[in-house]
Amino acid sequence: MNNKLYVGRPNIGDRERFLERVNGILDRRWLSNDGPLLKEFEKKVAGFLGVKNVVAICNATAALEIACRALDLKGEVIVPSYTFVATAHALQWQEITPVFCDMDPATHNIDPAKIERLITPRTTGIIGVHVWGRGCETGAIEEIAARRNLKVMYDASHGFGCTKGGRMLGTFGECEVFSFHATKFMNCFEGGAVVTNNNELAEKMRLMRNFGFVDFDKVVYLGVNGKMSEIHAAMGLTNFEAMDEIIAVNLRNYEAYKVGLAELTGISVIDYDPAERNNYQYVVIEVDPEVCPKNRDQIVEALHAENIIARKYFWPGCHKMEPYLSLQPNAGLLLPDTESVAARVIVLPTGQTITVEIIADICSILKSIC
Ligand code: T4K
Repeated sequence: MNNKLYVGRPNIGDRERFLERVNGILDRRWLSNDGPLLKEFEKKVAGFLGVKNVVAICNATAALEIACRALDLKGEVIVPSYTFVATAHALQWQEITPVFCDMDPATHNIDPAKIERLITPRTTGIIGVHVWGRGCETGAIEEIAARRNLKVMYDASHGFGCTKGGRMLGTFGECEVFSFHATKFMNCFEGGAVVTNNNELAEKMRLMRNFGFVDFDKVVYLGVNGKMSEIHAAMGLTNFEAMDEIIAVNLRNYEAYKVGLAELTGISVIDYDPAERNNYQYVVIEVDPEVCPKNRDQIVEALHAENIIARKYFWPGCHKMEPYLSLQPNAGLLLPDTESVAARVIVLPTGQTITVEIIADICSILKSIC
C-alpha cells in the first residue's frame, strides 16, 4: 500500500454542517459549560436510545470513573480482562480492585458462568463490556447481580446504535457508558456519555462532571471537570446525522472482507447477529493456530510491512498490563479463554476511508502471507 491504512481512522459527517456549527459557537461565544449544542446532543442521543438521561462527558474513561463513583462502587468489581485497559483503570484509579473474569470465546464477552466464583464479601458490582458492539449476556449478568445484591453497569464504548435482544444498548443495568472517541463509530473528536433511566443517578453525575456546583457559588458534591465542550458536541451532532451512512459503509466493508477471506483456511471473520442492529465498526478476524501456517503475530508483522496497520486488540489482556500484572500476578490462571482469544485476534482497517477495492487488496495480501 502506498499510504498507511489504519484501524480506527475517524468517520466524519457533513463537513459544511460541522463548520456552520463551529461558526455558531464562535458567534455565541459560548464554548463550554452546558452550552446549547451540548444540550441538543444529549437530547438527540436520549431520543435515539430511548433513555431518560444522557450525561455527556469529556471521554468514556472519565465517564466510567464518574459512573462508578455515583453508583458508590467500592472494594472489588468484576470486569472482563478482555477489554481496553480504560475499563480496569477507571476502577483502579479510585482504588477499587478490578477482579478479572474470563470470557466466552464464542462472543468475546464476559462469561456469566464464570462470574459467581469471583464474588467475595468485598464485591460491590459487575461491569460488563459489549466488546465489538456485540451485547453481552445482560439477562444472566443481571440475574446474578440481583441475587447477590450487586450493582451492574456496562461499558458500551463500542456499542452505540447496537441492540441486544432487540433492545438498544444503553438501556441495560443501572447505567451504561459510551465512548465518542475519534476511533469510535460515532465520534465527537473526544467524548463519552453515561446514559441511565435513573433520574437521581443522572442528577448526581451532572453535578460530579461540573465540580459539584449547583449554583454560581454553591458546591454540594465532590466533583471533577468532566464537561464536554461545544465543539465536541458540534462534531457529535454532525456525526449523529451521518450514522446511517456510516453503518452502510461499515456493513459494505464487513461483507467485502467476509467474501474476500471466505476461503482462507485458518482465518475466520467474527459474526454479527443479523437479527440485531449492529454498527459493524470493527472487522475482527481470528487466526486458528492449529490450521493457519502463520501465527497471529507473524501475520500482523507482515501486514505492517505492507503498510496495513492492523491491531491486536485487546492483547495481552488487562491482567497482563501494569499495575495489574504486579498486583495480581496469578490472575491469568482463571483466564484461559481470554489468553487464548487475545493471542488469536487481529482487527483490520474499515470505515469511510476504506473502499472495497482496498479490501480486495488487503485480502489478497493476507492470502499471500498465509
Ligand atoms: N472502554 C472500551 C471498551 C474502549 O474500547 C475504550 C476506548 C474506552 C473504554 C475508553 O474510551 P475513551 O476514554 O477513549 O473515550 C484506541 C482509542 O484511543 C480508544 O479510545 C479505544 N477504546 C481503543 C480501542 O482504541 P489506542 O491505544 O489503540 O489508540 P491509538 O492512538 O493507537 O489509535 C488507534 C488507531 O486509530 C490508530 O490506528 C490510528 C487511528 N487514529 C486515531 C486517532 C485518534 C486515526 O487515524 N486518527 C485519529 O484521530 O486506543
